[in-house]
Amino acid sequence: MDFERRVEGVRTPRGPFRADFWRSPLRGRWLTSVLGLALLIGLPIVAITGLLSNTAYQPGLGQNLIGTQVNRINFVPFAWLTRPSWLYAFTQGVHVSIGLALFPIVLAKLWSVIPRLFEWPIVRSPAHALERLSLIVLVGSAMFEFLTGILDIQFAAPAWFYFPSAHYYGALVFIVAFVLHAALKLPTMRRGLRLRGELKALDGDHRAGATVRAPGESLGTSPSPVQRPLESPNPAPATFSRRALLGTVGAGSLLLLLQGAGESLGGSFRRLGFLAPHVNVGSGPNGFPVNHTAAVALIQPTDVDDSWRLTVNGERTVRLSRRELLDMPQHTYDLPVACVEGWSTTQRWTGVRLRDLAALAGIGEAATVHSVSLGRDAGLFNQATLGHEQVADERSLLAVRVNGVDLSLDHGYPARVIGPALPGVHCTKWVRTMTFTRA
Ligand SMILES: Nc1nc2c(c(=O)[nH]1)N[C@H]1C(S)=C(S)[C@@H](COP(=O)(O)O)O[C@H]1N2
Ligand SMILES: [Mo]
Repeated sequence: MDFERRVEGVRTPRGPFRADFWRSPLRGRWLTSVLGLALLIGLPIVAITGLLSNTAYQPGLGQNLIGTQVNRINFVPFAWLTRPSWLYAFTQGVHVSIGLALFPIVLAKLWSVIPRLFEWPIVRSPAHALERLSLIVLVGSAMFEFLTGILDIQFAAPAWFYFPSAHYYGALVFIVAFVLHAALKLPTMRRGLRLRGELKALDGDHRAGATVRAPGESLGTSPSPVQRPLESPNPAPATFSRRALLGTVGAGSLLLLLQGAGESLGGSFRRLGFLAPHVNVGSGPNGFPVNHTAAVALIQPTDVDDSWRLTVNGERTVRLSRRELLDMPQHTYDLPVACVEGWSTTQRWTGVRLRDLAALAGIGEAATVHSVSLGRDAGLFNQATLGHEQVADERSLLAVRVNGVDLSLDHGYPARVIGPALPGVHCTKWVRTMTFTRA
């Protein structure tokens, strides 16, 4: 039974370092392979939509910038699109919903391989050390990505948490480790999936691991003869079948998927979003969710009274009252606010085209815009830059009204940015200054 002692002749300490400490009869190559397959399909979707979100975040959020100023490893394959207008709501809804849904599967997968964490001796050879190190990087970066993602959703990206960069760099480490691990383990997983009889109820057959074999496989041909087997050498009686285990993990995962889908579809589906931490403030036409209220942004009543002026900088500087904004040509579009946290809400916005404001400031051609808010909070969200494709789109507005009424204070009164397929965080509220620069 003492696998390690036989291999190395080293005395194995008591406790988890002994193979027979791990007694669940459910562990085995088939279970690990099935969970691994689910992750092999799901994690690339999460990784790709995450990289797309980083692309959509360009050209950066003022101080919240990932890219030119902060680092050089910034993978931005193309300028983010403005069509369809629900593009970011969709990609980010997929990212967050599937990401959350995979969390129970990741935990189950880690549980299924935990005896290997306690292999003895801890390190057998330089190659073995390298393999274990790569697993630490893989598991560590995966946990870091899940936890930073969940914290960001829970606390609506608080200022103490430099989320975009942390989550982005963590993702780069994770993607490299994941690709290596998947490539190395693919043959093992395929062999594991071919094992027969592992979905049995385990009624009295405690030695499932010892008896189940792939067709044509003999017990002696383990792919890596020094690796501890996943099957317990000394299994306890089963209290739970593998079917029930997979059913529980699957049901938890499905529940999280539905809650995420409800969040990102919005409307009456939002009721499915039982984990929704953001507040639904106001009622009537302004009754839809916000991430950060005017109170959180420390907006004072005197900031937004009749003395408010929008400063538009460009070739020349123009100062506009809210009345003067309302006297400019108004345009109305249905556009989603789509937050990085995966929730979104589509409303009917009315306001002035950004390109009309650019022209007013004397910049007729392609222009980028940097908007700054009246907000006095720590500043991660009170400014953002839009690219020239985004400014040029006719649906990109400085909105003054929503659903036929004035914006409420929590939705950004006197004026806020809104545009097609923009991440929510680029839609600066309580705008004070807009600076247009020739692109
Ligand atoms: N000034 C300012 N603008 C802001 C924010 C903020 O905190 N301050 N939050 C941003 C974020 S993260 C999102 S998702 C959207 C939310 O828009 P809503 O509050 O209208 O739902 O506003 C964005 N604009
Ligand atoms: Mo957001």
